[in-house]
Amino acid sequence: MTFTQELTLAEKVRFDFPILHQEVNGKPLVYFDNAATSQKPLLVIDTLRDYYEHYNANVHRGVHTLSAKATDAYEAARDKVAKFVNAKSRQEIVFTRNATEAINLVAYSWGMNNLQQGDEIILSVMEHHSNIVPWQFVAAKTGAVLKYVELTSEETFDLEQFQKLLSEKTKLVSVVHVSNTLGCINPVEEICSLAHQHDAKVLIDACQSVPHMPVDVQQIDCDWLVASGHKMCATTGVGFLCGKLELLQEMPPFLGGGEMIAEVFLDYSTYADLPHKFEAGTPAIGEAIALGAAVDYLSAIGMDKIHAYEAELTAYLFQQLEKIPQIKIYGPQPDAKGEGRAALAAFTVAEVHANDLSTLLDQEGVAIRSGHHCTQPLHRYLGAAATARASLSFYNTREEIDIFIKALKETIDFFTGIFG
Ligand code: C6P
Repeated sequence: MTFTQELTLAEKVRFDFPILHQEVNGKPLVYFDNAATSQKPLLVIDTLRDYYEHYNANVHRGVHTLSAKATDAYEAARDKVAKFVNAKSRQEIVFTRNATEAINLVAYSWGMNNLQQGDEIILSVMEHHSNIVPWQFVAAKTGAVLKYVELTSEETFDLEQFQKLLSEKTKLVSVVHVSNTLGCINPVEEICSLAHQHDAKVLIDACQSVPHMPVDVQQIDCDWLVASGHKMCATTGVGFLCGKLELLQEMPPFLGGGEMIAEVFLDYSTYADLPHKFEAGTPAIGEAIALGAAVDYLSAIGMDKIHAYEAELTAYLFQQLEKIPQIKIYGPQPDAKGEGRAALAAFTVAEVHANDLSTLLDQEGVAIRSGHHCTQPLHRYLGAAATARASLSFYNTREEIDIFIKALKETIDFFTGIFG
């Protein structure tokens, strides 16, 4: 009798990621810093190279062949992103530099022009700085007031408190879909529905959800959704805003310059149609085209499959971490199947600084992030100056979790041996 063992998703895809096949500090690399940025498959690297080798030209400007080819590929990438998040129309997708710029676009274009003294903006304490600071700018300029949703005892989004914060004063709710620190998956459909009952608009920061699970903007019914390409297997330098068409139509341009205009006179200008109204200047052309390739790559695997495999990794990661008594993990517990949270764990170890953990793990070839992960208010709320964070992706394996856990145990033993 012959047995054929089915390959895991990671075993099938790992060779698509050249960077994973190297040693760091003499040890095989274990890359567990995917929430900071993902690695890139050959399809994305080759697409970028192909653009620069064969048809690098500016878009929407020239009539020559290379420019037409670059324009077609750039606009095809927009179609791919629109389909990936199930936007109603391709005009709803605006390419930005990253999620941060997409949030700033909404803050400056919509927030500065629609909010006034006493209006309320609801955020949560788990937001990334990029979903706090722009709204602080808006509040300072308009007199709007910032309100914060806190955490439940399981360290998840407190929906009950959110409902209490909502009132006729609420004009905007801007919250993260999946926390980059707690790993909790927020009930965004419910958040949108509740906010809309109060005529408030909703922005969803989908930086940590779009790369790991199916995301459908029509199902969520958010007004805007933002994400960064570099976290979803694409390059740095490109991200996107997906906004409801009617809203984007009403919003004035954010940045002025070439590309976003219809006609320019010495004393006034008229603006281009969507989405170009919001894409001033030469965009990140090759990067946007490569984002289209990343979307092709993820779609070919299937976001359901990616999510299911990452849930298996989550279950295993948590089983192993829970065996280390000195560790405190933040955010909700996964269920037995690893569902209910993202494949990341931010944790502290009594008496050992997160930076020291990260530095010693690096000596073993294991890359994790330490610090506040751009969620300083959340860290203050949790009473942790810094956390160590292991964040996984679909190309990571159980064997890598074993290497990480072994290195982590040894590091803890080392520190408790010296200082304990
Ligand atoms: N989080 C992390 O290590 P930009 O920098 O614009 O590509 O992404 C900002 C951002 C916004 N929201 C969330 C939920 C995020 O996680 C991030 C980026 C990285 O967790 C870098 S700080």
